[in-house]
Amino acid sequence: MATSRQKPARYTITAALPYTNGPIHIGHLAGVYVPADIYSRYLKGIGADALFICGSDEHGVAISMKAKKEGITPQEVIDKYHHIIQKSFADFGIEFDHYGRTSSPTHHQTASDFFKKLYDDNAFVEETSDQLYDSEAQQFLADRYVTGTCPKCGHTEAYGDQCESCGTSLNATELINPKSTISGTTPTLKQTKHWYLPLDRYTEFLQQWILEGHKNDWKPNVYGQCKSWIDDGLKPRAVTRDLDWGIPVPVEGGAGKVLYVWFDAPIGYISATKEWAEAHQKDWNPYWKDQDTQLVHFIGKDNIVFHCIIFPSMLQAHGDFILPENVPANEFLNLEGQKLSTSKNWAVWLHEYLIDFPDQQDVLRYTLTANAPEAKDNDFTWKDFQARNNNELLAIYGNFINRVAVLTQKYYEGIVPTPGTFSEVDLEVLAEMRTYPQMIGASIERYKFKAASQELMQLARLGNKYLADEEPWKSIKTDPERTKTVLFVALQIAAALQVVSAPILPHTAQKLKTILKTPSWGWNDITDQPLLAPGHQLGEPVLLFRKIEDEEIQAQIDRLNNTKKDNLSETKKPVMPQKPACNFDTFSAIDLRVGTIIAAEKMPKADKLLVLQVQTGLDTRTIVSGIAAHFTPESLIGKRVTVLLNLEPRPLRGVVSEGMLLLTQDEQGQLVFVNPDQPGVADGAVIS
Ligand code: B3M
Ligand code: ZN
Repeated sequence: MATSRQKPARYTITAALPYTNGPIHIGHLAGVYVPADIYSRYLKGIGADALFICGSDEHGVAISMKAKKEGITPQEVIDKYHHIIQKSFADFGIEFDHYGRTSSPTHHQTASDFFKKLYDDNAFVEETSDQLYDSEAQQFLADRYVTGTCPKCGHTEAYGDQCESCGTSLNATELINPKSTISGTTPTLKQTKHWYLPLDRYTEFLQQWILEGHKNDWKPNVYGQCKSWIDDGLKPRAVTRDLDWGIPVPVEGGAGKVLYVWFDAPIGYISATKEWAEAHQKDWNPYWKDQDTQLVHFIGKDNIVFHCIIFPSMLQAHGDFILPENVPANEFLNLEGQKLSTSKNWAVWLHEYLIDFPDQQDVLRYTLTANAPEAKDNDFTWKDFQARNNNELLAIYGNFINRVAVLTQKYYEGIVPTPGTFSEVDLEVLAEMRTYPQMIGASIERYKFKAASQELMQLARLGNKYLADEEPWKSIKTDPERTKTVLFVALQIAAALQVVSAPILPHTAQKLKTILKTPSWGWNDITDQPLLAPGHQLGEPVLLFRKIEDEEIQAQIDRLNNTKKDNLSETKKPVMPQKPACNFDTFSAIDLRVGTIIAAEKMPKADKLLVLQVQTGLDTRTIVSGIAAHFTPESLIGKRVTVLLNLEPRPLRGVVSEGMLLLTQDEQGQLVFVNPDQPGVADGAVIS
């Protein structure tokens, strides 16, 4: 395994294969594709051998369900969305080296061979057992064909293979109150045979590889999820299904069965690498087999279990392949305060964005990076998008480049002037400028894309401040030699911006190349020597950014508001009727206070419970609350809450809970605190 200490010989970078059951939205971009693309472009920019792989995930129940809904065949569904997705990625500038499809013959062969090898090596356990069956639809129910309550976190719409709320991977029979999503009926049980990957056999390997080996370099959210699954005990997972859409099970007894989509999809990364190699007369093997290759999977947080536990166990069972060096999964991006939802059309769709904002790819890239859900869920708002453009890209970056280009044209007919003697300020600014490539590179290498985007803007700020302080438009009248030096220095900053913008703002970097008429520099070109030599003729002026007007933003907000109205009229939940009257004495017996959570931790071996320490103004007391599926312990520290103080203490899993926190649900069913979160409200304040 390549360690981060030694430079790898090459990188294999993968981005999660999107299901071809719908187009791409900003959540996908922020979580996976923009960071992966930045990483890949940066590595190429420093001259590394980096291969960036992706493709369409075309099997599984998600596709069959979409086909049924649209009244077309699964093949038609995948053809339709594969092309929409591939085109929108290309138009947006996500530059994969290869974008494959899991319906391709190469992939079918590769996945089939993989399964066969594990089968031949006795890596599977074959078992006939009772599985959920829809007798009305005459079909076994797996994955998205069945929903029910998650046995771990209580989420009521967990799928047969995974709960998307807590991320746990499930066997369909573990669901509480299962319901068929085909007919809505309660499933019966019917016997069928499947092949299972006995994950329990890999516990020790996973403990060593992840829990010991990657404690310090994997993101805490990724490491934490892995640890909790491994600690909870891993169970065998079925890797075949009784379905008709997928890769046929290639062994005896497999007739009528297909590979589980999450068995074949990650192998898609390998198949796509093979296809790339074939198209470019390269050898694919080193990218998946050499120990000095660094494999990095970019994924969303709901895919962690598959990329960190199941796929690595498959790779380990197979024996020929390297393991991922890192899996920098992001949290989720919300939209205007609400969870993104394909079915509720609560999204900003990439192909629509590209129509509404043509040639504005980098504005979205920048907004999504500056506001990336790296450590916690984050919110995309159109107002923030407008502000990022108007106040940062346009007012800082664009303004700086524009001033440098216009002044150089005006004073020197676009020719880089010969500097005179550098002042102390000039030398300081040049020295500071030279620290940026290294700083931005280090952030990107540590998957801190948000920080990298801010450092990039900081370099533009440096240029702007320098011009504002040195005022070359004044010195041109009093000391024209000074103006030459100042513009020479400013031009070097513009050139440095071109280099370091390439990963995050590739379209802008390209335009900057036209403005400065420069070659495609890489990171290593920034040295002590100036990038732009005196006498170099600049190119054509090009507009880098334009102002985004209030009306454009309002149109987007209106569209979302209409979506919201449509959804509400379709799905308006009945409001709870009023309870029977209670007299005043009964109410006054209740002691409600304002408090502050000062400590929070998970209750061991209880997935729903958090043990909280709450400062109530009277004391600090322990309250056990069943909110673990909705809040991480860290997010609660410092939170102001309403406490029911005089609820009789009661033991929960051996911990005495001395009160209760008041919560309600938002429109999405997410728990939220009833919280008088206002300055000046003291702990202990009575709620009456
Ligand atoms: N298609 C899930 C998703 O789009 C799945 C990723 C596969 S990566 C191998 O979220
Ligand atoms: Zn769950």
